[in-house]
Amino acid sequence: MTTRNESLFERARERIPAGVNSPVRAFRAVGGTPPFFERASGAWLLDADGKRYVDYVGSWGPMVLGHTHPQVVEAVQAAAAMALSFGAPTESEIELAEAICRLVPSVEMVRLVSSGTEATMSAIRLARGHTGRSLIVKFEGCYHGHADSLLVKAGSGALTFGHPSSAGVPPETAAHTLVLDFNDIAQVETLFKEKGHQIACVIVEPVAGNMNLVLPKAGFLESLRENCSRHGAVLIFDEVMTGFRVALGGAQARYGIKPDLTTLGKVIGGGLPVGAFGGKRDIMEKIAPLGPVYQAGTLSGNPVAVAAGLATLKLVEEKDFQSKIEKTTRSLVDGLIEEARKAKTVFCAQSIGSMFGLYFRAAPPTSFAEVMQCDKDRFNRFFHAMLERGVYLAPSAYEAGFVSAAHGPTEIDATLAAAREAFKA
Ligand code: KE4
Repeated sequence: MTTRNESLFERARERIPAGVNSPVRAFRAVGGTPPFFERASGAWLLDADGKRYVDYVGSWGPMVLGHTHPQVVEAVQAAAAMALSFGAPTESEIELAEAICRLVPSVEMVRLVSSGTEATMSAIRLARGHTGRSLIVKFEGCYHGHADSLLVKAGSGALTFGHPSSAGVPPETAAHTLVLDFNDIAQVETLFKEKGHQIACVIVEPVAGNMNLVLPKAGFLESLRENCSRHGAVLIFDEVMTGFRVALGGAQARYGIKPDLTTLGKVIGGGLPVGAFGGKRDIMEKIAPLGPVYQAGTLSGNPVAVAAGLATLKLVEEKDFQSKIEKTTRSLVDGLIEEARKAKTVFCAQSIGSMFGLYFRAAPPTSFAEVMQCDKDRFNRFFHAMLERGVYLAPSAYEAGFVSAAHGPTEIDATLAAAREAFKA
């Protein structure tokens, strides 16, 4: 019998490439048919076949409060009733800019855009415009959205120029992107010794969440800061995912490193399209129309999206919000480790803030190479066993998971009960 999810997926594939508007949603990494969701509330999702799931994707990070939080829905409804879009300045954009600058003090000025990709693409262009240099540095396994210069993987040796990791990216573009190994301080030092004066910027996920969760090793972020300062390169922390999740002020607050520019997204839109890039005033003043670096957007600072972001940040900065969600995430991870131990399964997990990583490996990976050693097939079996039991994990062994403030003992107990069975799958 064909389920509604299956018939919807078939129909979707007729008119949308692979039936989805973003590749990971097609379930190609894990196989099977993705659920088509119809509504969500708190920590729970409801699919087209009427099945409920505890949600650990949270729209890939934005839903830190849980779904359809009444104060966010109300703010969106009120804003929408006033106007859907002006394409002109509004007071609410000032309020969101002021909130971001208050919560992330390294950000002295900020420009709102409509996605994380727009934020990182603009930050890269700004760093190049500010320094007059072309070379950019990123790290294998870190994802910064799909701008051409960031869809690049390591060349043969990690110190060589990058190669496109997508068709359609000209080799000449990729050649300006150098790709190093995340957490490899020696490579950073060597590269800057050789090419420091040519480097416009280093962009890094200060806590990597796009190759599964990989934490920075002691000294790694410090080495980026020191080398960028010494050679006049711009240090960009891509906190699209880690912002307001790893800590209220992002990974930069947790690790005490001050980047020159920060990119944000996800949580600052509360589920609606908002991204942002910001940082040192002298750099941000190079952005048009103040300066020579062009950047623009029809829906940048959209009043309805900004209303969702403002309502979300107001709740996220409430006292005990971070400590409570961190405790829930820790209880999930500890519970899963215990269930795997009882099932005698090679498994480990870790969390930071409200992000977590699950690995079918003996110890948490500290590099892209170690992530690649995780047992992907084992994860995929676990993923489907959990999905059958009403737990929606990220459909890839190479993604981080997210807990919301709406997750509580009921959700964690249901998840651990499902895991007890799923570890045997
Ligand atoms: P968007 O353009 O998707 O809003 O943001 C791109 C981006 C930039 N920087 C970081 C650190 C990110 O994690 C992302 C997007 N994250 C993925 C999750 N792995 C979005 C999910 C998807 O691509 O569908």
